[in-house]
Amino acid sequence: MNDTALVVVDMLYDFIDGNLACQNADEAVRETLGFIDKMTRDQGTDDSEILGTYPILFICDHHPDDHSSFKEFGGIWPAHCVQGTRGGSIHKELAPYANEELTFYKGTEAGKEQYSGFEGINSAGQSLAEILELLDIKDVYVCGIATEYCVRNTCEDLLKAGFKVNLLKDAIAYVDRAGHEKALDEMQKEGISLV
Ligand code: VGL
Ligand code: ZN
Repeated sequence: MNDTALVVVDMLYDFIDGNLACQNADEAVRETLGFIDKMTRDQGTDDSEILGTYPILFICDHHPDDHSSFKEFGGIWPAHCVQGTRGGSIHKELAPYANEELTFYKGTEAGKEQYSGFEGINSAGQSLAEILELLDIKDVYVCGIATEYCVRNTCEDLLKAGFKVNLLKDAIAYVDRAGHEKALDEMQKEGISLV
């Protein structure tokens, strides 16, 4: 099991209760905490060992305040996840599980939209793929927001890179219910497991 990791995508306040609040977000946070609790318990009680055994990686949408995806700058979204704001911060119950090397920021350049966690880098400039390889991870569980955008793009890139991808279907939130269901269906056909 030590080839397994959890990737938490954009569980940030703007996607939960802020400018771009998504459906099922509170439930998705609860489910994620439940999953972490369960995987922790399966490994016994030694916290340091658990963290070594089951890395939890965080993806964060992390925009400058003039990002091109914002409506006022020609994009399709309300302003969201601006660097240094509450809206761009990881939910407080999940934040204790985040560490710097395993936190990847995307959408940091004003001119570039980045939905995939694969385009994010940590503070040392390392990518998600690089770190997953260093940790010798083969099997990845994914949860987060939003199903149709960042979750989907991240899952598809993980699959392309050769990982076994398990999407925690109750631990994801979405912009639109029909879009969510269509995305789940298509992802499953591509070889992503819904668990
Ligand atoms: C996302 C909308 C805007 C996402 C990011 O990560 O799913 N969605 N920016
Ligand atoms: Zn964004």
